[in-house]
Amino acid sequence: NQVEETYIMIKPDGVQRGLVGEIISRFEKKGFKLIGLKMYQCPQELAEEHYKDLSSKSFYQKLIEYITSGPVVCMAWEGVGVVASSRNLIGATDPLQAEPGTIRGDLAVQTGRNVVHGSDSPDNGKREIGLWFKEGEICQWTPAQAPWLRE
Ligand code: DAT
Ligand code: MG
Repeated sequence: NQVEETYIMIKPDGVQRGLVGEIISRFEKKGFKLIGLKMYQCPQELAEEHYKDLSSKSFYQKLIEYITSGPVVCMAWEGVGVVASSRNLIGATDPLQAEPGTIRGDLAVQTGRNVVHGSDSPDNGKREIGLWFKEGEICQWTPAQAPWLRE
């Protein structure tokens, strides 16, 4: 089990619906470490780069419009196994299929408004944090609770 970093983003619907605190809380309470946080109006080019693997999909244009439709909350989280664990906290892509207890399962109803993004691999975690954050925006620190979370 390795220390990893993941890029988590509250999408414009999550911001507009007042879910920012609720969503951040779930990662914070789980015990992961927040190392980057900002609100940001995403430019078109960054949205396209972030989702470039989906550029051939029929929904790509709508996806770019959605992600650029208002401010997002960008986060970098660090922890052992944080990438896969975050995907579990977030739930399935389609909120109607997402398990109750997950963010999408509890807080969303449609794939096109699924409130949050999470990196799908440690490599993509690094890639996406590099895309969305400048170097000085990532903060390394030791949480006081660290010895109470892991032996
Ligand atoms: P995830 O966000 O769960 O990693 P993904 O990487 O496959 O899912 O897709 C990225 C986003 O694209 C997803 O959060 C919402 C949108 N999307 C995916 N599949 C879609 C579909 N079939 N119709 C509309 N939007 C879709
Ligand atoms: Mg994805």
